[in-house]
Amino acid sequence: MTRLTKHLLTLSAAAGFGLASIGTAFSAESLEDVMKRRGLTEKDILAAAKTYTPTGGRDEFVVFSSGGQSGQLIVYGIPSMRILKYVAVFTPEPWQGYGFDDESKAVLAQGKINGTEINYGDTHHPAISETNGEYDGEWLFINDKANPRIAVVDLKDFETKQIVVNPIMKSEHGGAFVTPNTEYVIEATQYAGPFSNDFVPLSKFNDEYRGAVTYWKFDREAGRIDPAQSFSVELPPYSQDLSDAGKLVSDGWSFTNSFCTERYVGGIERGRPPFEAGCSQKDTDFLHMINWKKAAELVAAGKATKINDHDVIMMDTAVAEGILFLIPEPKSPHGVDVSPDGKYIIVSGKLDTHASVYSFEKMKALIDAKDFAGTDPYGIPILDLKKSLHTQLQVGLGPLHTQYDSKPCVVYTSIYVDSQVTKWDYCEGKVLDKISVHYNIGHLMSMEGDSVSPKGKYLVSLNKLAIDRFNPVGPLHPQNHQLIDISGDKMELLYDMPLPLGEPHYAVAISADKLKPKVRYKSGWDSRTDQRSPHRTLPGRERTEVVDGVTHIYGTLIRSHITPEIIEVEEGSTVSLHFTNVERAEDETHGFAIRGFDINLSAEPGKTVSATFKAEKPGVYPYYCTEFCSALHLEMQGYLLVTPKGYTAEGVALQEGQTYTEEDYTKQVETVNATQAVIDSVVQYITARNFKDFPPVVAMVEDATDQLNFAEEAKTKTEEFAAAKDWQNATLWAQQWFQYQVKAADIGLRAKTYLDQNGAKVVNQ
Ligand code: K7E
Ligand code: CUA
Repeated sequence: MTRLTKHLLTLSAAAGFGLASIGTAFSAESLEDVMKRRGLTEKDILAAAKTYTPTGGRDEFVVFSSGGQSGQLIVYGIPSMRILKYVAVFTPEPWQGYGFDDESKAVLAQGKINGTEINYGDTHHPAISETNGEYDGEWLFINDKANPRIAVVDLKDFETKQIVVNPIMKSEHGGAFVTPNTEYVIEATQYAGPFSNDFVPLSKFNDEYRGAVTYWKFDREAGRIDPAQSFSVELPPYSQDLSDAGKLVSDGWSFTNSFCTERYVGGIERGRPPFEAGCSQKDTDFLHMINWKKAAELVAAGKATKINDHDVIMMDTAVAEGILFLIPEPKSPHGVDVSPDGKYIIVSGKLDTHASVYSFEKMKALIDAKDFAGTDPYGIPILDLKKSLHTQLQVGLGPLHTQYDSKPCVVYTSIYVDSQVTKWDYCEGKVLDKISVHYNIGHLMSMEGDSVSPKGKYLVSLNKLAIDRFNPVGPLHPQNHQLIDISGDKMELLYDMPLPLGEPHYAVAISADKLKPKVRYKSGWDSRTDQRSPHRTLPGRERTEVVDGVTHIYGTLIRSHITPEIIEVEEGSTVSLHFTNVERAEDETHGFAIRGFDINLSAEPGKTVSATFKAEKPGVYPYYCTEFCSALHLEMQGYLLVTPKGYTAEGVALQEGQTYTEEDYTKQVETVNATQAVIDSVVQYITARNFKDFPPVVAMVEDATDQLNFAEEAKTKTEEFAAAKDWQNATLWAQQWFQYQVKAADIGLRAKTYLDQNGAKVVNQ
């Protein structure tokens, strides 16, 4: 009996009779002892109880945080603050094979700028798709501030599907923000530039440098942005900043602020005061108010100008058609946040202590009455600040962003300089509470806080500095996301989470039950185009085809072998590998790594992935599966042999290190029979219970059945070779038969444990 079989037998015994004896080894220490030993207060214990999530437990909310200059997305749960995933967006990421397989390289290639590959992004603001102003959990958009781009992430598989490059901007910041039915994804310029890709001297800044807001049309059916249906509105070179879409009463409008209406162009090295001086001279900048619904109609009516093959509504058209207005906003504003009912817009000035609450109703009335305080140098009408305001309130030094609570009129504003969050009432205009955070908070985020119905409960403070909060790890510190309980009158700090992946600017949190990601792809799926891959392969149909001088290898991956295991090509060949993971089991991903070609693939169940490369140098290149997918994972291996030009094989037979006899064969068959007994008992155990009431167990049973079918095939081959007295092949196939049994038994025992732990009932004996 092999060691593995013994192990299986012990396991099955433990699963059957031994469960009661384990798990009772509770620590002899009492809660009080632990509190004393670790110096914890009662408040700490309460915070722990509010966040601790026992094994197998799930979170109530799922957060999508920007990964800043990592160009990725960070996914974590609330209240546990456990990181669930990094989603590769603008940056190659080998674990997901992103940027290492042909399919995802094609997505990254959409993001080239002037033909140059851009292999990172500065992600700032994620936005979840909305239906009637509610997060619907289907899509996610995120911007790249450095290389004006927007990416589309599918929340069915948490993969990036599309990258679009802004056709006119040279820098951006105020994206991604969606309109209430995800008609458009909003992106606004940051640093002004010429719309053309040509050189334009800074002396022409006022006349030829421009800002803009782009409205990217989202085609929900296709699940992609449609650049041909997208358009922009030209804006003055005011260094536009964040944006937000109106909702309900203000639906159809969008709001974008700005921080350098001084139109300063810098030049510290030329003896001029730096940007920071030139851009903060005036007491107010401008909030831009754009009627995007009307703008879309103007585009449809042919009133846009084509720039770089993209529809742009020029400022004079926007002014003449009454879709663009400015309202002063105090001083160096940053955040602009529309209230859940769409009636108010809250703006904070970084160099001011106030938050300003604008009334959409008042602004709209001024526009309707054509009651303007003047026009800017570009002829855009300006609304009077005082007449547009609902109220202003002192909230602290350096207010940045505001988030809405589920309780009416209650908001939270991040106070950068004071390192605080201020809770206040924007209807009455009064401060309700303050809490210190660590340190220098940027954005903050409440649960579904950008939707028409925020869920309250928790707030996350996205701090810019961690300083002394964690064990030191060198001069570059992790970021600190702090979880705050906002369910009561007083805010309570619950948890510090270090985030070691770039500076996350903003995050969005959605109720976990709105997310319905899949566990596997349809068989042979190209996950990046969301279609069946032309390169998919079924088990048994693995093959090599040479087309137009390219050697295509159509292979499969399944526990625990890669087919083919030997690939032989001549030096100088172009090779295109196509692997389909033919598993149906949950969480049975296989990887593919090979020496020396910068190739690393990830094939989740059902997925087909490809890698094309030139085999330049003769040599031996081992490849293997990178995911520990089964007990025989290390054996999931193979060789790419690149033969020298004109090489002919010396002999046909492959060498084997071991010869097997009839005795070896008989021993192997004994092992197989013993294992079958284990399998039979597990099968009996499961089928005697109501396992069909447990979908995960049904999936496991399906998977085990697959493995047993493979075992059956191997058995047939074993017996054929045994009948022919070919003990070499008979023994090896008997071993393969056993391998499939082991996989089936492994799954069976997992299913049995699941049934035991989830209160399955005996239904037939
Ligand atoms: Cu850093 Cu929204 Cu880009 Cu504020 S942003 S902090
Ligand atoms: Cu597949 Cu390891």
